[in-house]
Amino acid sequence: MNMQPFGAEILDSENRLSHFNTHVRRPLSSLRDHFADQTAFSRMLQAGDPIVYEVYEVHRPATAGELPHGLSIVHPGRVGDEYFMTKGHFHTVRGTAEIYYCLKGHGLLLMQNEAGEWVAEELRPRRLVYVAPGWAHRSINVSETEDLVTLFVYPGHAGHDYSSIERRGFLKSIQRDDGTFRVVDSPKWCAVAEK
Ligand code: S6P
Ligand code: ZN
Repeated sequence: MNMQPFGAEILDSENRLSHFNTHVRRPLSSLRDHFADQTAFSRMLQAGDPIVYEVYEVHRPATAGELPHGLSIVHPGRVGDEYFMTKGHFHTVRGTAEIYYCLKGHGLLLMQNEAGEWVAEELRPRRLVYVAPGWAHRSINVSETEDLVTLFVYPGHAGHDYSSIERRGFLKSIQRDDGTFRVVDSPKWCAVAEK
């Protein structure tokens, strides 16, 4: 691991970093239980398995002093009326925050905490969103045509807890309605974690 200072370019035309350790591509099939409309999901999967989002990440040691970072790219698309989105997660160490800075596109960062509160902050170029400690987060692309590109930075010891979201879902879902996006109650939300 490089322990020296370093710089990197954000390659605008390719939506990627000049240097990174991993490039993860998440196809629709990896988001099976996240979208509300199962019929639309199956139909879309049969027609192919589109990439919903990609992440370029610069790995850093899992210590409090380090700052892993990278680019997240959510492609435009919908499953039924629900916009393409990331899986979403809590940080395993709940007391760790994160910063998202929007470079391109139009989206929302949907956040919720374990007390059942939720917040949806808009992502537009030059807008940043501070994910406070204890808030799960998911990014959603509400553009019909453009990629949503964000730069993220989080503490090295944060860890990722996907299972809480897989069990209970998010309280809200972002749906297209009458040509615009709406935040609606999610049918996937389990008020009691029974699964
Ligand atoms: C990591 C940070 C992002 C997400 C990325 C994909 O803490 O929040 O790198 O990993 O946006 O989302 P997800 O929910 O699949 O990790
Ligand atoms: Zn995170």
